[in-house]
Amino acid sequence: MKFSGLELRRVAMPLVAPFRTSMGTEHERDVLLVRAVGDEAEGWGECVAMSEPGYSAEYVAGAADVIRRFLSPALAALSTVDAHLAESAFAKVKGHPMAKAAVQTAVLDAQLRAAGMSFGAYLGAVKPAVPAGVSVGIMDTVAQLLDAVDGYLDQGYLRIKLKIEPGWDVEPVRAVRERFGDILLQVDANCAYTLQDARQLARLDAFDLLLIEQPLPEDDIRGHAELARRMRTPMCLDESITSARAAADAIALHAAAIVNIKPGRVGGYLEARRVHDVCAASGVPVWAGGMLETGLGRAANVALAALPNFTLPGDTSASDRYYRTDITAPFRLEDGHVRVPTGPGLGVGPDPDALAAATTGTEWLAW
Ligand code: OSB
Ligand code: MG
Repeated sequence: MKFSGLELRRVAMPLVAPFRTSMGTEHERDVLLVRAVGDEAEGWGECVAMSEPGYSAEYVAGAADVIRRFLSPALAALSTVDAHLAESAFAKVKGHPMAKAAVQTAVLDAQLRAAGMSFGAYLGAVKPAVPAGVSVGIMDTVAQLLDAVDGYLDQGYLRIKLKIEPGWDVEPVRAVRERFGDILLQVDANCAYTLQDARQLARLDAFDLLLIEQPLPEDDIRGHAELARRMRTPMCLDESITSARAAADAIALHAAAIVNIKPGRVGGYLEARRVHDVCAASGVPVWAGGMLETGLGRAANVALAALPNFTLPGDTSASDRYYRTDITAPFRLEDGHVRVPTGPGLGVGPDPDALAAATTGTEWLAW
């Protein structure tokens, strides 16, 4: 398709409750949206970079800058653009997977809308709805945590993920396990530990967790392999899995028994599908991570989560877990599941009024 350019749009999305992790506390999501304007259709991509480089090196203003200076010009130089052509045009730019993913997704959405095909159909979805888990932040007290978990279980969430950090691990996990019994439970440390903490982390083995997610730094593959030998809880990687090759390496080195897939972290949905395929070929289950997306990013994640090797519930929660007013029609929890959109492209679009109300700035990048 021929495109006339990209619109960058910054959107401020207050969270329904602060989300605290070992990386800091999020009160409001500062979202960068990309709108690709083609002659047959237009499409949307959501950049999952956070305002600060706490999860990975990327941050919202940096992602906007990379798109403006390098990614948009790389596509403007092509005579025709689709998601695969965009991916190869971006290969000469090192890093910045979240910026690349946002643009590639906007192009793919336009391409699929023009073709009348949904993200789910394109990626290979095999189910109409996906099981939903919820990621629960660090709280001031265990009592507050138990209240929050109780509320989510009441709503029907099928799996609870607790954020942990040194000083907030065994005690909250024990309390949740004792209070709620045999629920699906897992933890996420966002790189907050070192191998020195192996003995403390092994105490989590007593609670039959589905997995422990990314306890050690992103580049510490050998450390995760060593830690996996020192505890029984299955090792899952998030931050470390930056590509399908990284997934293959982590699996070969026994650093990951389970993989969290986030398209933004690996440069887009094309690479995310390759991560899925590499893991499937190795018998390693995957699940869909989240980055507190709006309905636009959520739509694509839910479609991806319907692929066959996504055998664990994802962080694909309903819209109201994050936002009072989303910029799309809200994703709702139905019997613990979120429905995969079936319309062309993402299958959802921004509500013009909600989008306008949340927008803090726009910029047109003409090709
Ligand atoms: O590590 O999975 C993570 C949110 C922001 C950055 C990193 C992570 C998260 C979450 C929330 O855990 C997942 C979600 O519900 O979107
Ligand atoms: Mg994580």
